[in-house]
Amino acid sequence: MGTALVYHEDMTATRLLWDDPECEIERPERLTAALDRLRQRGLEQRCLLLSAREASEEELGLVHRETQVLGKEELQALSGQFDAICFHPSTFHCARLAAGAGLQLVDAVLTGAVQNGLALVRPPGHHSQRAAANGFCVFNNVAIAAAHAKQKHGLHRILVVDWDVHHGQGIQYLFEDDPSILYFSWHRYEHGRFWPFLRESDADAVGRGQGLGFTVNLPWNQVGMGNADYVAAFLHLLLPLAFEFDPELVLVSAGFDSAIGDPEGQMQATPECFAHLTQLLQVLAGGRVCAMLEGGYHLESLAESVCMTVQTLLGDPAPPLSGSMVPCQSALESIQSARAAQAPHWKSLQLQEERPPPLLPGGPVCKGAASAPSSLLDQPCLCPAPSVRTAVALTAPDITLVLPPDVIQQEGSALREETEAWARPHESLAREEALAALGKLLYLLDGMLDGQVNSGIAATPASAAAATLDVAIRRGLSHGAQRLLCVALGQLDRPPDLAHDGRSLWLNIRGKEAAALSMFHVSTPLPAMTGGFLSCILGLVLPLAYSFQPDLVLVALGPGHGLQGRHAALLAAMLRGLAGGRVLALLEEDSTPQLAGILARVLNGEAPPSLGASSVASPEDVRALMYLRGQLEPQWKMLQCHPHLVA
Ligand code: X5A
Ligand code: ZN
Repeated sequence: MGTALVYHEDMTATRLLWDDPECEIERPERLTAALDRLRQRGLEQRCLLLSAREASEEELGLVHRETQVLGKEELQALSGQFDAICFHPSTFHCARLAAGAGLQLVDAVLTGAVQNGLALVRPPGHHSQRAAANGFCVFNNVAIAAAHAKQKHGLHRILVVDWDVHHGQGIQYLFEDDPSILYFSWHRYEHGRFWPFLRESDADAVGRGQGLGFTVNLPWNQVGMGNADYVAAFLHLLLPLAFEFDPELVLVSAGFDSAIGDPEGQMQATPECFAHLTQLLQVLAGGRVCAMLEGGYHLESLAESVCMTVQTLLGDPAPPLSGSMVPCQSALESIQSARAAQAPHWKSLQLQEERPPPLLPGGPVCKGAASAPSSLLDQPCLCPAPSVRTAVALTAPDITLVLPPDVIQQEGSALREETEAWARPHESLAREEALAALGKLLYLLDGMLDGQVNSGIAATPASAAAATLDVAIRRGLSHGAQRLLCVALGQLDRPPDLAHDGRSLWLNIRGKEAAALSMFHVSTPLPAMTGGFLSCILGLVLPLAYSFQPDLVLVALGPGHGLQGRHAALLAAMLRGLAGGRVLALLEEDSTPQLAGILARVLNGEAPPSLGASSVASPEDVRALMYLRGQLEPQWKMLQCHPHLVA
């Protein structure tokens, strides 16, 4: 459905007219660097370009008291009345364009003209308050967009995700008693010693009155937070609340001063991390995501991170994350204190009854400030993008299957002798239909391993599902996959001769008991309720997967998998964050064309349908999850959401 890019060259006009070391980083080059890089990568060309318009007085009035136009002396005098603000004669024009860009983006998404988009704007907005400019921000672009989405489009639930490294106190103040806007912000805090030095940026500020629990602050008390810390914050804090909230729209205060190399943030998350954050948000609100630029002052890191965000909005799979996926102790302390502060207000947090942390050797202490190693930023994407994003290899090409034009129905099959050789050990693969299906699967898998196809769907007769999966695993491991994650739903046993050598991780969601036979062989019952399914994905499947860092994912819906289509779609959409989106889904032959269709679209980058208001997890679901987390946390560190008690 498309991605909008909203921009206007005039927004490069506002600049610093006198010496001010604090304001000088917010430069016009921020926009031109980001835009140039989008062009260079061919990403701008793939977007629907919208030329930003000015917001009207009335629209600004949704959030702000009135504004004025002044000369240079007055501008400097006026600037002095605010914290970290330097006005320019063009500032008001630029700020009206920035706010207008956000409104256009929201209108484009909510009228269905596009699925999502990014507004590339300056000045930024999230520090701006009803009657005060602050922290380079004049009008609160995201807050105006949220108020507009409520007033003009009648929305009732809007999620605002502020991944800028500063606390967007302006947004917090404007909506702290409003339960229709869930505001999440992580920010460099250092126990209150970092700008804007506010007590109310801490985790215990959770909103007021009707809005209790609808402000979520995650203060970082050390610099150096990286990919693992950010992804852990999403999996263990933001996403459980976001699914429970069930937003109709996601607005992102997309500041990239939280990326590596930024002089303000001093954090270590690489640009690819923003692809993952974006992809994790796209499973909400039917994929209606509007991102608006806030901070980001390291031009190279900013430009790369903007590209990662836009690329993901366009539906490209996120590149794999670099570095070890182990959250640091300080991050875990912050996540834990935010979870504790929010628990009274959210069912999804209450059920996971907080237990004392196990005594284990701790994770790494925080890594300290980093300058951007150029190696991390220049790193070209090694693998050229596959020419086919998604291929469907069903046994008989299905004409009732509704597919997007760029998803191909694969005709090819592996060579007969080769297929037979792989099938030989399995009796269930002797039948002609099973062999034919296997041939198609092997052909598809080879295309994926060779890098021609990114993701795919194959089918097999139910009686041959386990054997086909066994062949797929062995073939994957012998033909180039270094680490293979297999998520098996239903009655599928782990191939008995699969080695526990760290090259494969087997996760069976099947309906028997919860058990971790080894760190590479995990099984858990299928949760009964949507809430349980969500906590299984966010609290077990994805943390295991992000810890393991596979380069190939197999997801098999075997006999008796019992999964609803929308649940299968969500699982596939979220697993797509692993292995650069190299995901092969294996279905039973008699699955409905609807199931095959929805999985193909999701693997191809479409948003899964939203789950709606979710039921809570059953006590048994919670017990199974808690048991497995306890067993596996020592090995798979992304499962942790508590710091460990170690000297
Ligand atoms: C939008 C943004 C930062 C202000 C820092 C003032 N503002 N020291 O990143
Ligand atoms: Zn910032």
